[in-house]
Amino acid sequence: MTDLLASTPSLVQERRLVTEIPGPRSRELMERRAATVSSGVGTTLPVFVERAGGGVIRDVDGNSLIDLGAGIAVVNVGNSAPKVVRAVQEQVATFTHTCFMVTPYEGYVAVCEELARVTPGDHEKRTALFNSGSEAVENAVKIARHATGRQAIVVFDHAYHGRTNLTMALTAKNMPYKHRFGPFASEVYRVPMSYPFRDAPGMSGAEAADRAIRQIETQIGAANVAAVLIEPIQGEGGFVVPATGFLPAVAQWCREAGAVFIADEVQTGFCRTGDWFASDAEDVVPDLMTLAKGMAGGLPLAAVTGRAALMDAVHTGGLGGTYGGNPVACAAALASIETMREQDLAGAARAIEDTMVPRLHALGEHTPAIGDVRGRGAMIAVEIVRQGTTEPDAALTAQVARLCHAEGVVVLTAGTYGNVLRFLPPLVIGQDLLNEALDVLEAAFAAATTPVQSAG
Ligand code: PLZ
Repeated sequence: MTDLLASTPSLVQERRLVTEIPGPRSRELMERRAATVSSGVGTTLPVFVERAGGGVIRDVDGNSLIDLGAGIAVVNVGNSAPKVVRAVQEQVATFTHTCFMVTPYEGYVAVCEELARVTPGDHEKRTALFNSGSEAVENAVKIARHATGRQAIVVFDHAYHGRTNLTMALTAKNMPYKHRFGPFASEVYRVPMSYPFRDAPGMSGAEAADRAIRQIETQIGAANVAAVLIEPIQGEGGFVVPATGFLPAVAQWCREAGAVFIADEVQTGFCRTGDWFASDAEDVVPDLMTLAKGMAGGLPLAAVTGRAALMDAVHTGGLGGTYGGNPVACAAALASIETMREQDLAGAARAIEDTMVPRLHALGEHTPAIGDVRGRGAMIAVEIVRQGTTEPDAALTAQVARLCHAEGVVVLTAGTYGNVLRFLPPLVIGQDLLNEALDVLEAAFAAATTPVQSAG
């Protein structure tokens, strides 16, 4: 932590509001934004950033906000982490781009070596680098289809895999991701996810897997399935953690069916869930993994890592892109991964869970609108419902988020029904800040709901 603060000496780790949110300078910039940026690009919180690091974001009006978003699970090592800054500065002064497909450089290879080390399984692996999570998912599908000679791709209810044409088809939710953007790619099939809060009470992971597998076998046919693509914990879909046993059973079915099991760990990866990857929790070894976000400390970099036999099945020249594995992004990734190792950020994520989950359960006990508290590591959420039901309450969710924003805490929403508040702090956030953010959240729930008298 001291090391981290060294690079940002003036960025005090505190929540401090000196204007209303958004302040006058942010409002001015929002006006400029509206006059020039497409309104198709949304804004969660209309404050413009001046600087960020550790667990805070300082805005252009001098407000300091607690960051429970990490740029959507990207700055796991914190903004401008010292090692990342140094590595990027060094690389950017050396060369910025040659295109790896034209004249290669060591950083790309070193990232692929690191990914082979940190991802599950000790089989022979290969990696290809790309720019975004969507692009990684697109390429994982290309590889799986090419290697198997099959076409069908199985995805799940509530899944999120991106916004490009193929990944829109893979993503479940219409608004805002797909609405009027079709036609979508074919040979994509959706099956039920294990969603313990909404499944029949007591449904086991194995039963939920059977439900999905029956549908695959009857509606697609095992022999037609190129790949089953799944987020081990769903991100945009609402931090849905499948019941224990679900992922291993689906992976096992893939092995028997000759289908490729692809884990989309774009959001769950790189210590976020308290392990290197969410697949680790149940010792699931994916055939292919899609990686991005947390990998490079905020620089755009993505990867497909997987079994050598699959990754090398593609003809030379079949995978690539101008910027994929950009040298500056690779330098940032190597520094980020080193930081995760040195600072045991997986342990930090588990400590975040240990702080957040008991407090959220306690809050849930006297807040009937909190239907479920779930997640793992530093990927924690509450699902908000109408009292005594499982009926989603998106309006209350939005209201609680707004109240948190007004008090200087960055929280995000998620879920097919827009009724999940999710927390994704940088893994380097201090415990004091985290507890203060939870105080603000509690006050926001108290202001937005009428707590019932406790029975005792
Ligand atoms: N797969 C599991 O979470 C990105 C999207 C935010 P890109 N999630 C945040 C938004 O509204 O666009 C994501 C993900 C999973 C793939 C992706 C796509 O990654 O880097 O945004 O393309």
